Amino acid sequence: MTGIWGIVNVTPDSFSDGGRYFDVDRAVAHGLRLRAAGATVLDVGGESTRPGAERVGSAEEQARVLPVIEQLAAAGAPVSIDTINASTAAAAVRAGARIVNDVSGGLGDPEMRAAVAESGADFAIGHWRGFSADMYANAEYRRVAREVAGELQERMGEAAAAGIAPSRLILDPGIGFAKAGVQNWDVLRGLDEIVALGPRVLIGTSRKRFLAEVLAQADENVSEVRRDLATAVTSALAARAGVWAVRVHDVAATRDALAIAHAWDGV
Ligand code: PMM
Repeated sequence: MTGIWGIVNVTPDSFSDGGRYFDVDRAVAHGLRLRAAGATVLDVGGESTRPGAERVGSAEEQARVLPVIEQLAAAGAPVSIDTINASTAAAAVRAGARIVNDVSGGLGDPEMRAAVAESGADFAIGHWRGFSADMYANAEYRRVAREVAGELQERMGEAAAAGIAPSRLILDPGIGFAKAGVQNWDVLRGLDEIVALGPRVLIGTSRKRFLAEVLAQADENVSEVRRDLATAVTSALAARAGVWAVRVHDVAATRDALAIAHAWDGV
């Protein structure tokens, strides 16, 4: 069965107004709802990685995520920490996270690989070519899926050299990261090249712009509901392409879509 990572963003724009404790309570309640809806992992993040997003300091990031991780882990939920910062990754694992989800694949912080190796956590490594502010300047490819697979293989080698066993790795081709529009479809069409690398594969299409670009052809205003439906479809197709897990906001919709895909396949 394909796993479902439920997204728990603890950022001011995702949980607006109210003080920090209010934010923590809401984030924990949201995570527990996602778990009840079928999430197999709760992916907690305190810094937006969206294109053009401002960086926040790691102290602020940790103040946002650590209390949420502690409570979700204490409730028995498998938790991952979505961060580019080694110090946040290490603190999150001490607070109960079992997976470090680094969209930069270890490139964003020179201390990350050593921190993960020492923590004993699993390591989800994304395909990445630079920080949010300038990521589209790096979106030059000849064969997208092949180049993404090649660069993920380099990240695997670096992780191995740091003492992280391949069995602890999860690969993510980084949909929307240094990839514009159709390049994301090229990656999805070539998912088998990523799956063939060996480790578990994670994919995150949820609500991303490349989906809205398709749906917007007749109508510029693409609602969250429509993006969630599109996400459920891409998640089901990704499941059939052999991914291990999908990372989504709307867990219930994707759970249903995966159930149908699995029924189709008789699993
Ligand atoms: N995308 C975002 C954040 N974290 N982590 C992984 N592993 N894969 C992704 O595609 C990914 C990620 C950006 O999306 P969000 O702002 O909606 O969380």
